[in-house]
Amino acid sequence: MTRLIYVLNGPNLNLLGKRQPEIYGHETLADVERDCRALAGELGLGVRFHQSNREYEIIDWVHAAREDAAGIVINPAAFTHTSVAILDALNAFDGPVIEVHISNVHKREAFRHHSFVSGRADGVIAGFGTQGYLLALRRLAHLVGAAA
Ligand code: CA2
Repeated sequence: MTRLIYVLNGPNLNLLGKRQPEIYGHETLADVERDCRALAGELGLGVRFHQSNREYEIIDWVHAAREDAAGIVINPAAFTHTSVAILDALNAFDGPVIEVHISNVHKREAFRHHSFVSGRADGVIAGFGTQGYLLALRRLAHLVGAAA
């Protein structure tokens, strides 16, 4: 049976590759989705890939993941630093969660140094650019025992 991974992206990540390439690189979110799907195929994983600028939609996807996902990759973007609601939703999910940040948040402003989500995440990846998503998928494949 193919194990399903939700890859969830928070606010403004729809602008990836279109602004601030010095921080976030040149790849678009569509490029990231394409690369995640290609790697997931090799790893024997299925992917549901979502982005929203609305907190409640991310919460609803985490709830949906409770029904059919083996693991979650999440870049909550700015909600990382503000959202107890996303933390609470993730705490209701039983499988492994990997938190991804494209930039090294610890090298940036102090307000980016605290993450509500890290208290739940099984792993945190920051500063590896968009490659971080692929590293997270490899880790989840290991944790959930994917077919490949
Ligand atoms: O480094 C990351 O992945 C972040 O999660 C990105 C968030 C930021 O608030 C976090 O502190 C770190 C911002 C996402 C906004 O993405 C943009 C991409 C291109 C242009 C403008 C915004």
